Amino acid sequence: MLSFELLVFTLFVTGGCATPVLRDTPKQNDGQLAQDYLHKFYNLSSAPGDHLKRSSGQFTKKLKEMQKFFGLRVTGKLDTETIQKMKTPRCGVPDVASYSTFPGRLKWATNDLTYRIENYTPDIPKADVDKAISSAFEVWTEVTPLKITRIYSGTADIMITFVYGDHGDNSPFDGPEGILAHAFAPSPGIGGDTHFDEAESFSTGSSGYCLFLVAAHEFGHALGLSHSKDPGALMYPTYSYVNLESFTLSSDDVDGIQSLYGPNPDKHPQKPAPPKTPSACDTSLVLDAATTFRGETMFFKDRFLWRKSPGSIEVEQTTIKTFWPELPDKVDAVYESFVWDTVFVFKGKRVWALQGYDILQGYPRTIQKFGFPPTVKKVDAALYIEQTQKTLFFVGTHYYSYDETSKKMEKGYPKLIKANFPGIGGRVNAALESNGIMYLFNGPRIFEYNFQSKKVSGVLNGNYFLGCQK
Ligand code: TQI
Ligand code: ZN
Ligand code: ZN
Repeated sequence: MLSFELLVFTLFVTGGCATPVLRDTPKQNDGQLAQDYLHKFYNLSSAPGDHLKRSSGQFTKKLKEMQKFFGLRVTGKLDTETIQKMKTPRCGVPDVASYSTFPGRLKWATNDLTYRIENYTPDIPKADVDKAISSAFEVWTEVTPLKITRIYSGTADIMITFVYGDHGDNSPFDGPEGILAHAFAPSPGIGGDTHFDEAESFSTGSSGYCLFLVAAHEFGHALGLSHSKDPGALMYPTYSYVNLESFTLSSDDVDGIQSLYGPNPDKHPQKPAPPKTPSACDTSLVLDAATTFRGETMFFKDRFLWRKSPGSIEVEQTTIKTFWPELPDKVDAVYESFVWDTVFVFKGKRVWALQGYDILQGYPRTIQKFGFPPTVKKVDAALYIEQTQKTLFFVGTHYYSYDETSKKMEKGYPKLIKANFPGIGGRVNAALESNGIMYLFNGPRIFEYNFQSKKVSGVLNGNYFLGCQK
């Protein structure tokens, strides 16, 4: 019998150990080391601003998981034994975002597979379960030569059940949240079988866990994919809801499954190419927006954001929906008002107000509430100037100044960007103020200005802040 713990373990001890992932940098304290470590290997995530308090329940939970894995005493505390283990060079998952397969590249020996739904969850109508399951298989069969047929009796390659707690495969479920489902890697017998934790509330939409998404992820495992490091991938081990009309595999998932089975010989030439996750190393990257966020800095692009904590050189890439499922993708502008401890997100004529994970009541509102004339259909960029408590809004070739304290647009605006920010050549697609320096993003370039003199003090590549290691 093949258990996940076993798979995960072998995953780490096999496969080249050329470069240790964590170095023992004296500058980094043990708490930060542990946080980075758990983040990297145990998917520890934290809310914006969480770097301020490291004692969250999540942290302890992940720490215990790590201690269990290494056979240490499970204390949930950063004892010397644990720190020592974290400092030991080990095989890491590669720094570059990408898929992985199971040790030995386990895969099915035939392209003709069967599945059987043995029982149903009462959470959603039977027909919707059938649909979710068949659509979840289609995600994979569309891009491979695999044919996966449903059978109604006897033993299928992929047996599907909804079960509670201990269900006889040595991997008991844990009740609501935590583990949602699991699937066994390709092999005869239990291989491919997929179990859903009935303690979860599954749905066909955005409430609870979307059965289609969970199933599509599990079937990735059942077909031979392990987890991906690409935050845009279905096989990335963090749940984030995407609406089903816009769901697609990312190109990393497609590369992964095709590395095992090859492409679909009946091509779909009309299909758009699977989306690639934007890379921090792309020097021609054009960002949508940038902001500070309770001491962190965030950069937005499409459905992704990069997040940089103070004191950490690492920049984390994740999806916008991971933090704020209700926010749209491809935002226009974002800024943080220190006056209101609120981050405002703009898209088209709408604006959302965020405090940490929360979207404030009454939002989204229309941007006219900020005093824009009705002719303004969208804001290109926004930046809050700490020293003056004013916010600059860039709209086309002009910019506005908004007083955060009185919540009023200032008189005498809009002004021409070109006239007051020499060098930038017109438009601004993202903007940020940090430590008294204004950064105006113009296409793949960042112009650095002194906020008072408004003189250019430097020009940087658009990906300058994103921590590209290459
Ligand atoms: N279940 C885990 C998963 O399928 C089981 C697991 C843990 C696992 N480590 C593994 C499987 C290593 C293979 C290899 O990932 S889960 C998500 C996601 C889960 C998680 O319940 O945590 C989904 C199930 F991606 F959202 F986090 C489905 Cl979609
Ligand atoms: Zn099981
Ligand atoms: Zn998984």
